[in-house]
Amino acid sequence: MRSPRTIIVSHETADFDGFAAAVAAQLLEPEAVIVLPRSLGGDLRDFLALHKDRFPTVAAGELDLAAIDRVVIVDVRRASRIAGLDPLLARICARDPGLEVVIWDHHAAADDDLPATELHVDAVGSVTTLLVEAIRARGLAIDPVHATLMAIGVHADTGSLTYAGTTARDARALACLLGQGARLAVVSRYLRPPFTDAQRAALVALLGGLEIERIGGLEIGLAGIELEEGTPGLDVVTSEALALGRCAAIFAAFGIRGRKSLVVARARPGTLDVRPPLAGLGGGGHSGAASAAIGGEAPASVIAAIRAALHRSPPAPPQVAAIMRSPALALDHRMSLRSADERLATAGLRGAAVLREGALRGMITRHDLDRAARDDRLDLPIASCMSHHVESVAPEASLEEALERMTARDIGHLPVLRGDRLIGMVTRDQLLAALYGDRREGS
Ligand SMILES: [Mn+2]
Repeated sequence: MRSPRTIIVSHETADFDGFAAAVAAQLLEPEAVIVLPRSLGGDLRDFLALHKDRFPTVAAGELDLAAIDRVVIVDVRRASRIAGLDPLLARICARDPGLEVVIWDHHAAADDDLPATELHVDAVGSVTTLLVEAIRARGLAIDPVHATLMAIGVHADTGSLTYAGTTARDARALACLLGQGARLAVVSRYLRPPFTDAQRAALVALLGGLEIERIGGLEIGLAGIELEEGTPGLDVVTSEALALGRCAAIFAAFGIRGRKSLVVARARPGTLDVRPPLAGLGGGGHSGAASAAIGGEAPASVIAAIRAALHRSPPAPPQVAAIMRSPALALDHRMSLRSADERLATAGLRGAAVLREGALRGMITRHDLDRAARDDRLDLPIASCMSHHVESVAPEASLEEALERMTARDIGHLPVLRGDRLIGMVTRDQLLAALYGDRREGS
């Protein structure tokens, strides 16, 4: 039995951000002992297989919990996400005056958040960022091995600075770690290691078992999968399945020999928040990446519950109707190209729909008109030089869908049709504005 007075703990199924933050917290409090959670993410386990002597840890079972008078909790503050330390959690919840509780976290608040005597919570992409800032503020040096682990932590939780929750502070922390000698070759090795055989098998099973359902205007993949063996790294498997397909999000429940299930949810940026459908399962995470570990329930019934939750409150992604120009400029197919040119110039537009007897028949654009002018054909009717194969979109379509169609055909205008009736137009400009608009989410 070991009796340290200060311990550092993180969440169950420890990940790189949580472990890097724990190691960083130890730089701030060198006498503290890091408690390694019972379960580790696969990538972190591989990292520790080589690095465990550099970053010594203890298991919760080796500790005399009664002797602890200070606990530093990193990358989590929900009681339900911390395992194996129940007597200590009870003292925290009871606000034991003999116990100092320091929390470093970047998750959104939840019902079962632990009370703290010292709370460092900010909506940054990676909690390691907060600790790097604190270390730098104290003027402490970070050696290259520590800097490398912390850089992996920032990369992992920010998707290498691309996830919606990423902030300038994360980029600065990463820059600082590179300045302290973080080794990029080691970062890449552990950040995206090759799949294990078990991960490959899980990916094949997931892709094969995916049921794609349209909910709230988005294609959402759902799968309940039974696995033969415990497979570390199912989070990466799920991310890979999302990257390979067209789904806006994937909810996967992996059952391990009927004993337990791990639910992993991943969503593309700007689509939906995957946390609410998992809320009843005691999981945690971020809007685009969340997970939950649950007891004996079969994966299929877990997925049924998630499907029901999604139908109860469907995602509401931004729709074409919200950004389209309405009414759209529509010109008769017999109008001369010269008149069409004038109408576009007057309206300040780069394209118009072409109607014949009220029905959409084509599109005429500035590009077509300039070409006609060069060829001296402006007296001909629009129909002579309009494009006939018109891609259109419904007002209920998501912006993602509109962007996909525009990109696939490399066109700048998408007429919006309700049934056969032209009710608006979406252009590159409007999609650009929506894409660059403030769509940052909470972390
Ligand atoms: Mn984190």
